[in-house]
Amino acid sequence: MGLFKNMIAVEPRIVKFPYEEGTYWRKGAKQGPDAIIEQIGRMRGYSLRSKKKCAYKIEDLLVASTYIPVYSKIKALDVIESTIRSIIDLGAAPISLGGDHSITLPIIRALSAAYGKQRFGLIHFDAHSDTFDEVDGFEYHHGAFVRHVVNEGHVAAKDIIQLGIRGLVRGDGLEFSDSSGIRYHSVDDIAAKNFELKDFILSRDIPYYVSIDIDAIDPAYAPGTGTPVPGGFSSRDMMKMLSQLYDLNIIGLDIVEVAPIYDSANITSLLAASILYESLIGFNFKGLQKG
Ligand SMILES: [Mn+2]
Repeated sequence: MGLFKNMIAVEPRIVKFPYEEGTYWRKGAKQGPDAIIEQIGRMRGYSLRSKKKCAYKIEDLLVASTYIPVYSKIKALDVIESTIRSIIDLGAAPISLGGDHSITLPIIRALSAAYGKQRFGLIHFDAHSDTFDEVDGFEYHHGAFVRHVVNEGHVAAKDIIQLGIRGLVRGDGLEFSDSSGIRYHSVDDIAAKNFELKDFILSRDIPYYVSIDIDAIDPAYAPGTGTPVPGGFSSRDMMKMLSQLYDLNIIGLDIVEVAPIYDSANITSLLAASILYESLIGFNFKGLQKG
């Protein structure tokens, strides 16, 4: 339990990253954060699942947005990293609303700088493994953050758990996962265990960062996303899995790839907002003492 030595219970802070320059197919994730916050504004604060009231007012948790450069993708990642570092330095746990999935690499870089390398695990919900090699000579795109998290040494491959991986994929990504030892589980594997995660999350001795790509959920429930893949989790499966993370120590969370322009009746942003709200009530957020 030495890993928890300097960690204390902290409040979360929510930051919006309306950034979509990491995508190479359909744009639209830029409008995700505002759509999620708009939906959460209509929600009631008591969770039937947790049997608890939300301890916070959303507006009190929102931190001011920083301008993210669009003409330099490397600078954009640096701005995201320093924004997260400032939230950690405030003594809070960062909750980031994307934006595309390229934002997660700088978030994890900031956490790794604060906590030390390989001190926490990653629980990653996604249709895609996000371990893919460069596209057009650019390697920090939205389908590559896990590859960099491993290659830069921030999280040990054995401490990464991927849930929901499926469909037709580029072979190079899974070669990377297999050779590095990342554990990835298909929707079918998890359905066979009735969405009980105890066989998938092996170590409870480390804190976790949680990254939720909304495309982990089936396009029938979450059509508002850039790269939908049929055969995903239902929203009920997602809520069931989420609630099994409540007894872990969580150092941060992101919800990414909500693209409202493809949405129908706001069901995707409503689902993302529900995930966010239930997490605010249920998660055990941990952080570092201020200063
Ligand atoms: Mn992703």
